[in-house]
Amino acid sequence: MAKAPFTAPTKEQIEKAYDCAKAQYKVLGIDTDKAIATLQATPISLHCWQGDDVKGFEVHEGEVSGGGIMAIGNYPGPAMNADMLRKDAEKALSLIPGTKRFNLHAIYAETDGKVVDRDAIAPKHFTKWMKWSKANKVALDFNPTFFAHPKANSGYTLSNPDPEIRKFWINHDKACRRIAEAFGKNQGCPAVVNHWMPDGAKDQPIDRLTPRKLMAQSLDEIFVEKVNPKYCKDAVESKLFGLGSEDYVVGSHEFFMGYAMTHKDIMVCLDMGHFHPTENIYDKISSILNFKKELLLHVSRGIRWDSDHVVILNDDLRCLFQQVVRGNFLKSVNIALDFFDASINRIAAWVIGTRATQKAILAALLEPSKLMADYEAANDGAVKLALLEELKTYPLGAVWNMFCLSQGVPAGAAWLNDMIDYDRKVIKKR
Ligand code: RNT
Ligand code: ZN
Repeated sequence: MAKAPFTAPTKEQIEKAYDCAKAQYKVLGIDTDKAIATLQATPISLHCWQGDDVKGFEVHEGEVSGGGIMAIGNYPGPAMNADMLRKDAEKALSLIPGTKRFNLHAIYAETDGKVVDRDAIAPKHFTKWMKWSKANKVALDFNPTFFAHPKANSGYTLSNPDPEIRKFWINHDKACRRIAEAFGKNQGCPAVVNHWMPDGAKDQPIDRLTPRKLMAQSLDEIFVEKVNPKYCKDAVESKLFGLGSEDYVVGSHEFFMGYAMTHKDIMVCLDMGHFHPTENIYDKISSILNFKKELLLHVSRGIRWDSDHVVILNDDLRCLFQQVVRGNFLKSVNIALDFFDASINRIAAWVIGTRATQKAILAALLEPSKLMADYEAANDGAVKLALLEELKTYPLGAVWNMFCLSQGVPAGAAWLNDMIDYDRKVIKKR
């Protein structure tokens, strides 16, 4: 195919369009320069696992099964080792404006071809990642990996009835928090550790209580080990159902909400794809942040039974960040992405999802929320509704392009030229 035809708008075009947009928003009392500065300072954590379909680079002993999640598709060229993953991530990062973080899972440890079981991983297995983090100025986040391991094959990890298996996973999680602490020291800000485990059952377990008691007990045992909060923050992630856990998930929303509410330093992680298929998470923000200082978001997109489609700028995403911005919660919310699509170019998936997330944040920052709230309070609901509708066709794209220009990344669709070039020269040649 000929060179991709996605010519970038010129600097002059972007500036001209921006000046018009700026004036239009100003009428509503909105400062577009300030919105851009706020967006620039809002970190988004990109998930490493989009780059290799959540496989990781662990050297295995024994049979493993997926464990509740699965990337579907066979687009060529997933990253096959950590160097490749880092190169791919660098490509994606170069096409995304703003402040980026990078989110690793325990299975992305580098052990020099040696088998190192999950309870024995240590900061030294992440030395290259920490170097990369510094060189690329992206802080790291972390996740224990409770799936794709022989000791997870029964479907139960931290809530396993066998105390030996529980112990193994507890030790794994403790090791992960020490690794996160090392990340935090390396980067001078906390690494967020998200604890998600697939524990659950396909069909009607008789006893739904004991696993939950065991889960709470295991978590207490993990968190009793103190890590420096300057370097590590913890979150627990609930789920309604998963592959092989359609009927019962130990870590349900109620369970982890209860756990986080009774443990001061533990955040709730809300994954957009982990609730009833028509349930949104936006209305949960102002409830949870009444009682907690911070929370973690997994920005994702559920479709029917799948919870992990690439994020796009849809109403779910817009409503979510409206709540974050209107509540003045940008600093209380840790934003991480969580989707995996193996059917399209994986680097593009990262870029599409991150840029969509940033556009949703920008759209929320460009809302005259105070003005609308005033009309609402004065019983002028029609004015509020009309403004919400009019804003949908305001020139968000012109402000977005200016943000891209100011950050030195391609505006509009021009990033596709780079992406397609990398696809042909690197990805398809693997
Ligand atoms: C799974 C959870 C979890 C994972 C990652 C890989 O349903 O969403 O966050 O996607 O830990
Ligand atoms: Zn998630």
